[in-house]
Amino acid sequence: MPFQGVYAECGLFVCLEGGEGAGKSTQARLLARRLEAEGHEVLLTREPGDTLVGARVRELLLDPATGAMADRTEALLYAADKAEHVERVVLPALERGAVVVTDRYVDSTLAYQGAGRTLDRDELAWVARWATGDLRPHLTVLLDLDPVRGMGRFEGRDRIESEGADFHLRVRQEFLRLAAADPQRYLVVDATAAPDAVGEQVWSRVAALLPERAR
Ligand code: T5A
Repeated sequence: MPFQGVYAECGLFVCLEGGEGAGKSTQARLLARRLEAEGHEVLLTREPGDTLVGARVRELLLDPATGAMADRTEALLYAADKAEHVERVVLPALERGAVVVTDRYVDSTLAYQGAGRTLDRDELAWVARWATGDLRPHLTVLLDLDPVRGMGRFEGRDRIESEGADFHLRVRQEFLRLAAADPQRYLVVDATAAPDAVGEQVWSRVAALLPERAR
């Protein structure tokens, strides 16, 4: 059964996506701060791990000590985190009319478990859409960066970051493909720019959506 995509009727749902070290957390914080300064209620959240269940799932998924797991197990664990996240965190905030800013969402699964692990794209999309009730962001900001450069921005590698260069290149290409397929719902930003310059681009797109959507 194909999903149609559900967009929250109140609140504003913004998602930051991109490869490792692209600056998602930095931009999510900058955006939240600016929204709050403008008087909006903001919920800053992330995947995986922003619920009690999700925190335990995150540890399983990212701890190098977990070692190898079947690709489908990995995809289902990420889907479980999403189900919990949407039902307990994202939807209640949107229903209050808040701006929800999430660091990663469904596109991460399509990029990492789909293009990265090479699981079937349609099957995986079905699982992720089912887990989230097909709730879609009003806007996804893709911070695009060469993975070699992104990895150079931090030290230490978790279970996913330890994958090879080809894996991370496929992830980048898939993010770009998803964005190109729906330009009205995406903003692609060159993440080599300085954080404040990236933040300005993000803000101008988000600000345009605010009057009609969030309180
Ligand atoms: N995953 C996740 C899946 O496989 N499937 C899924 O469905 C989901 C949801 C999560 C992992 O799980 C995978 C993807 C990931 O591998 P995580 O620990 O939550 O991992 O971390 P990431 O989301 O990968 O975040 P990172 O910590 O790698 O990076 P960010 O958030 O993109 O970058 P940020 O902001 O922390 O910045 C990193 C460093 O770069 C600097 C910052 O100061 C910081 O030092 N920086 C910049 N430097 C120069 N120029 C800029 N513009 C900069 N912006 C930030």
